[in-house]
Amino acid sequence: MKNIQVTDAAIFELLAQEGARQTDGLTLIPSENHASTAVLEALASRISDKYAEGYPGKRYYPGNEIADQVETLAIERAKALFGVPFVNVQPYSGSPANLAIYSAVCEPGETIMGLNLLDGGHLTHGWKFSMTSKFWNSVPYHVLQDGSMDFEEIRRLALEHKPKIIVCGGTAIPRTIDFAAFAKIADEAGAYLLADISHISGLVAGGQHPSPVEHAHLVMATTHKTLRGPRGAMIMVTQKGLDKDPELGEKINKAIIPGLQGGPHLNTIAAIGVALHEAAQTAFKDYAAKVVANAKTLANELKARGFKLVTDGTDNHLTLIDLTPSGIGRGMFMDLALEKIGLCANRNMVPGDQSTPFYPSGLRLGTPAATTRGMGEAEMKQIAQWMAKVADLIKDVQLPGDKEARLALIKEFKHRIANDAELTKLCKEVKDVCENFPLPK
Ligand code: DSN
Repeated sequence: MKNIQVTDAAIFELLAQEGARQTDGLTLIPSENHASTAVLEALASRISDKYAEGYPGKRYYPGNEIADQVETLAIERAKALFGVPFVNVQPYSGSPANLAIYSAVCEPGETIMGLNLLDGGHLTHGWKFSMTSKFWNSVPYHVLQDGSMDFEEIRRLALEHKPKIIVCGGTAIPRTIDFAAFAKIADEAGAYLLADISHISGLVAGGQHPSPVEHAHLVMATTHKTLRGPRGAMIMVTQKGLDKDPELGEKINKAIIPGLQGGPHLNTIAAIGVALHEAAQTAFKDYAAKVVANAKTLANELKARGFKLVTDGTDNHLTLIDLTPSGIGRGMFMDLALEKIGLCANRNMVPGDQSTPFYPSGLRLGTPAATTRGMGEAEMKQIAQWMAKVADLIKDVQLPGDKEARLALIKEFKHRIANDAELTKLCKEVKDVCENFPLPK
């Protein structure tokens, strides 16, 4: 960053601080990771300056001979890694990718079915405040109280509402997704099945989660979570998708441009290519296995310290703690107190949550970033220990129902944790451990 340092001291300073924040603390947000320096180099390369509306061999701008090769390489690598016949690597991120998919296969007003946001789905799976529920008729499905998919409800809703597309996958699902069960229902209802594997794409690529490719017509993956690439997304059409509609790939391409996007971000596409190359190596398979092993260790260690987990554990990279045994709406307090010691895990709703999304009763955490830094069993135990100490320190805090009282308490809580000697001590411990596990070079 030697150039920014000279030309823009303010941004340089902030970027340096963010680097230090990531280095000195620990990212436990399950959707975050640390990309390799090779990925970051591709992002910061000169191809970032180039316009390339269109697709390889058919662009609206000159000067794209090299861009064509970069995009083609990324596409071919994705096809080989996931075993699909068609890929579009241009979506700016997961949300526009899902919008593109719906607009490719659904007329406005037709029905989409996805997991309710508060049950672990995503905004773009038809949440009531998302455009996906304004352009299309959204029929959400839910999980059971124990956190498992309610396949009876999914089948009943699918046969009743005949959705054009059913989305499986989400943002807070700690267990293996039964793609075959979703496919059976989608096929019976005559719907497209979209597997949104944004969270688990690296686990699928690394052989740690079953692939949806045999079951779904469409697969959407963001590239920056367990796949450890740049922020971006890919839309894949499977052979099953092409059998249902041979023009599905073409429809996806048109939905991206001219439908929703303009020029692709070629630097991101180059970085996706780099990440896909990395994900095809044996070392990445080892990484994916360690992500899951670490998540299981962490889950067991948390349970051993009295934490209640949604579904009682995990099969993948994430764990969802249900904090309701000590009071509803306490996710924010845990999230804020953990941040004070350098552990970033995010507040999250839990099944049947009696609180609201801003003050949810759960905490979501995952191991992709810690595993990238080389952490293992000993560190997972240590993290669980730190979390138990923090939970104990703030066990007296309860979220008031009254809005004024709530705001006053939050203010007081933030002041309290800013000056707490025990949290300061824990923060030093976290920093000392993190020093031994540098970010990727
Ligand atoms: N925001 C992402 C997550 O944290 O899961 C989903 O888009």
